[in-house]
Amino acid sequence: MTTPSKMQQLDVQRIRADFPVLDVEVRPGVPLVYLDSTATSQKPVSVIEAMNNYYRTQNANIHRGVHALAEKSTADYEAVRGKVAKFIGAAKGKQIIFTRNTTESINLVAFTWGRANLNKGDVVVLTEMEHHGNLVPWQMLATEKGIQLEFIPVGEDGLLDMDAYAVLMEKKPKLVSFTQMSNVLGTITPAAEIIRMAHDAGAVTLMDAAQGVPHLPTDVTELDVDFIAFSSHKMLGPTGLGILYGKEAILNEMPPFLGGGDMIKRVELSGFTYKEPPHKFEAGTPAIAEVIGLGAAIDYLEAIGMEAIFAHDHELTGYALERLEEVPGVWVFGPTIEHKSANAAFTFEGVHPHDVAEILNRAGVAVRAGHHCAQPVHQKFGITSTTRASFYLYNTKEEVDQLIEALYQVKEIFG
Ligand code: C6P
Repeated sequence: MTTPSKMQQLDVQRIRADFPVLDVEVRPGVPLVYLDSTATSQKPVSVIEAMNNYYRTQNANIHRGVHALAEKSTADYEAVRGKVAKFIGAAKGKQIIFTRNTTESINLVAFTWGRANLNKGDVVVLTEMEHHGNLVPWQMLATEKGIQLEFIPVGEDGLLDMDAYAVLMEKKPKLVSFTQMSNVLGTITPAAEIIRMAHDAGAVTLMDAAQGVPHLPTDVTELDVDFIAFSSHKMLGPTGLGILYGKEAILNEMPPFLGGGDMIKRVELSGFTYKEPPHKFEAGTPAIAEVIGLGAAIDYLEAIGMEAIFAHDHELTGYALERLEEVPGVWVFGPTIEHKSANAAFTFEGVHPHDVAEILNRAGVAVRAGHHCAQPVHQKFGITSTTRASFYLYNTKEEVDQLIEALYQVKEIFG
């Protein structure tokens, strides 16, 4: 990773002007301090306008009509595939499959590649810090097929135990599926090393990039990863749209996921044949306006640069960690700043995380409280929930200061 101090500073005030929701007052006189981008990011005007413009001027179904609007919509939709590919360093647009979200992308792999390639007794390696989206699909498959799930342990330091991982590789797993960045601990996992070791052991790799792609420069070709899954809504794009990247040879071999219109070549009453990837995985009318919106989101991120965005998020997270340490009773989970970015999940001694979030809300500070769809990692640390503040390119140190001020109010109220 590039050292943050070497990075060019973002013009955050200029960026903030592009995000209308940041001007909202949650109550009269109480401006919004949005520290919940790990749940979903805010959208710049260019994304909102791209979708608005699509509906106002060109709305049509794709891959079907021959009329002008249908052709333009088809071309624009397909062009975004290429844009996504370039953004993540993939060789070809056809390696990009549009789904509903990260969760559906991982389910797609589990129930196509997984069903076709995993058999009773086969080992699948996950980590103890996975989001339920990269855990439950494999648990479902374990029930169905009798595969064996193994987990790379998370240490007290919030890092993966790579020695234990090396030992797990002796079991010759068929798949290693891991998060690029934890949504609770903020841990940036050593993705390149995990993938290299998995390949040495003969395993296929899947990276849950739901938090990684929005915050870290990500190059699938350099990583040599087999699949990655991520969500448009966490990277300034609209909800309802996920992305699955896969290596071409693997996608070609995989059976289709959902059946229906647009994924078929030919249908007779006695059966069907299906198209090549990516279309074989995209049954039914897709999220066309959302794909157009994602294209605008990628343009926005690229104009700023992912290195600069990473540097900003990282610096802000480091500042937040320092300031949170000052607050008596606050305990932040996860590794030191060298290995983490974009979020800080914490407990407040004697106060339930939901109560903390509620008091913060009164001050206009939007954070998430709960298990963040990652119960096992909370269990690992002997807790059931945390309050989580998360940061993105439009957040400022002043907003972190407002969070800290509001935490002192929590202290005052709860004693
Ligand atoms: N985490 C959070 O508040 P979906 O919901 O499918 O777009 O993304 C699922 C997902 C998968 N992996 C990781 C690492 C994630 O962080 C998420 C989504 C949000 O932490 C919503 S639960």
